[in-house]
Amino acid sequence: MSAFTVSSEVASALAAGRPVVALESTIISHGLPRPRNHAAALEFEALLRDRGVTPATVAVLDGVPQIGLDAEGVRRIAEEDLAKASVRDLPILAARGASGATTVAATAHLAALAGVRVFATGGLGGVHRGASQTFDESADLPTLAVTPITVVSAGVKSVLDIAATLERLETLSVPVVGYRTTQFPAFWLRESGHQLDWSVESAEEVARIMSARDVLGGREGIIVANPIPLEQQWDPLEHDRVLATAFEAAEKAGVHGKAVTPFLLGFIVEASGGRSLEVNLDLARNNVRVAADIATAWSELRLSA
Ligand code: PSU
Ligand code: MN
Repeated sequence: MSAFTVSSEVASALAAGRPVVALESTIISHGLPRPRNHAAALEFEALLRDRGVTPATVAVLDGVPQIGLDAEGVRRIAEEDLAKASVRDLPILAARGASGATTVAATAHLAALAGVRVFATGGLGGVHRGASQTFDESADLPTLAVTPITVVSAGVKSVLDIAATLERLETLSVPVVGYRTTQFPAFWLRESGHQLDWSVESAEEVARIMSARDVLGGREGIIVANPIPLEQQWDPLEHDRVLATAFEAAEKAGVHGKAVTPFLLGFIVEASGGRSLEVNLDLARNNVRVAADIATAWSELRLSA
């Protein structure tokens, strides 16, 4: 039994030092509604291929973690009811021959294992509101402290505790750089009100940080926080209004613990008349494009060294 498989397309790109970008499957299986999710998965891959970058969508299928899916694999992550798989679920799915859609943590872990250095997603998991009581913090954060991959995201959703998430990333020694911004973005919005220590202006600069990190013996990931373009962001007043209604509705419905986030997200898509979903797709596409530029700059830097 092989522990995991790397598609031949991804393996040959990696062997030749050509650019590769990992994509997660939880955003497809659990983050976007059917059938839009299938179109989105294909579109993210096409955006990469158009830029000469090989996509490596990650999922566990029938017990085998796969880095790089074929068309049937992409169909399965969009259409089947897959378990949401973080890093701790991987050995269990593998031993049982079961399938799972990988979160940011599990995707980063598997992609890095295969030698992929750049990963595009929508939003990261983070520290939940009320975490001082519940301890609810995504495994995305501690995993990125020990996984050498550069993740391009639009920050974390404002349903989470953004300030606490940034504090935890500081404690975990995960570098966070704003991409052409000095503020951490808030997923649907360009700005969260939280300043970042560092900002980069180009994909080449990110590649140089990756290279320096390697030389300095780091094993941590790098978070590139990429805000959605202003003209595509959700109207901030509408955002604040819908979020307030969503928190009220969750309270009223007596939703607690793990059920809170899915409840809020479902409510927000409904209450925004689908606007939040459009913004979600736009920011993900935008992250895929920036990740393509970073992977290309990384490949050029490596080949010129
Ligand atoms: N944020 C989003 N959409 C998502 C997720 C996060 O805006 O689909 C997914 C990602 O896969 C992320 C995971 O890794 O949720 C985090 O879940 P948890 O908090 O259970 O670790
Ligand atoms: Mn959790």
